[in-house]
Amino acid sequence: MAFRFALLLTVLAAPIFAASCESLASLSLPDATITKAESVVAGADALPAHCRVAATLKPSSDSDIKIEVWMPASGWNGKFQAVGNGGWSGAISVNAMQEALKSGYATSSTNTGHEGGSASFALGHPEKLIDYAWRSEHEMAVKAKTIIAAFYGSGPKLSYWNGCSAGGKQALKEAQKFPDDFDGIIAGAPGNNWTGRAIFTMWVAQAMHKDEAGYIPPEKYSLIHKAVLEACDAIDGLKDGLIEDPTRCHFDPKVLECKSGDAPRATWSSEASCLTAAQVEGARKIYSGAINPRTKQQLFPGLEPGSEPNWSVIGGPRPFAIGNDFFKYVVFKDPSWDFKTLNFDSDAALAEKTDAGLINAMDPNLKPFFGHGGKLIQYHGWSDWQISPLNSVHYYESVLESAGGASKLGDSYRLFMVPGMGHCGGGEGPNRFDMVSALEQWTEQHKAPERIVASTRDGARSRPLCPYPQVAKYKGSGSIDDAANFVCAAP
Ligand SMILES: [Ca+2]
Repeated sequence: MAFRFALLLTVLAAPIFAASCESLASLSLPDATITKAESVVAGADALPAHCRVAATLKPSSDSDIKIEVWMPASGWNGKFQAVGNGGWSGAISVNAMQEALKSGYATSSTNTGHEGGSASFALGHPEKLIDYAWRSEHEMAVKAKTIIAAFYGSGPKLSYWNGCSAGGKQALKEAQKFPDDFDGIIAGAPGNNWTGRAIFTMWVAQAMHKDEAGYIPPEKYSLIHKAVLEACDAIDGLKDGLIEDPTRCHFDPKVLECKSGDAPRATWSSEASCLTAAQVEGARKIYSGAINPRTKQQLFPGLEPGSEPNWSVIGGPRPFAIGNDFFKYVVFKDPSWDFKTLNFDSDAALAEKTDAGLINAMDPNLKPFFGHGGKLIQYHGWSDWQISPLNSVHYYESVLESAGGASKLGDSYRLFMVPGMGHCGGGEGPNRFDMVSALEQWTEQHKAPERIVASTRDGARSRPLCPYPQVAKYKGSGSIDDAANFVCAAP
């Protein structure tokens, strides 16, 4: 009997955690305070039962970094997935945390050290800008691992980062600056050239609004988009409404210039048939990217042909807020700064000098990250209407060059360009895919992603995404809406 009683105790003891969720409230962490530790029952927000911990981190006296860590009460997959933010952040990424938790991960997110999506927090708060730029993400990673270890009795066996846009920038910053924080990283549409993308969005704002003549009303986007597809859809060998490689599309909006004056605006919705000469120049500037007027050097690449339906994001009535805020609150420290005054020579240089690599995450040396077996999956929509997809290509190539060529890089880094996808999603192309599973297979089973299948929202079309520079090529028979009928091949 005594033996059976002891056995029963062992069985009961096995699933007991190292600490109850509530007891984590008294966990002592350096420069941090646990503000909440509560068990959340299954079903709330359709989530499994979990332990929710909130903490405030103060790595500097001016820091006020909020983080949350959610840990499954049962069925933990033994891993940690940190999720990234968008824009100037200022909020916990609840939706992304929910996705991670549902997949069995312990997950965390930070508000990056301030509340709200404006960069006004940075005025007079250089430490808070550092928190936003990289410190909050690193501190979160370190503290979250400690909290996870305290709850389960052992830390995560693997740690992943998953982010897009600003979250893609955070991803690359982590790989560059804290290569040991994560075993695998997903960097979507990274805004890692933060200064360049800010300069480009102001470039477009000026092209549209410096004197308003160049402004392209949204009613004309479909006119341009149709002309682009007519000119370039078939270049990839398949007329499917998608441009597989927009860099091969050399579309000049001049072909749409009005021959005998513009039609009255009231008729545009049905008859927008041409662009004024000034609008042609405006469109050219969106494609060309920002150019230094003195050196003629490109400061940041433009949007690609195919992105036109969503030009209103950066080419709309108002200057793009994320870029505008960067100049107002970080570069000029003047909330009344007017984007029309931006000089694309001296002010662009000032922006680079001011940032000095703080927010920017451009370091091409990822050898320490790859050296411990770290895997990096990067993706970017070719129709991204906010951050040029070529920014991803340029960074990828800079890493290859820094490593001394693709062969020296080992099998550690793959870039997937997504035809017809917008900024982190959306767009006309298949834009639903599972990068987390691809990263898991790569990291845990050493199965590098040879292709990742993407689908449209309605599931009507699927296509393989291919590791750059490969592209998806139609085999020549079968449905063009089925990924099985495509191979990844050299362009
Ligand atoms: Ca095509």
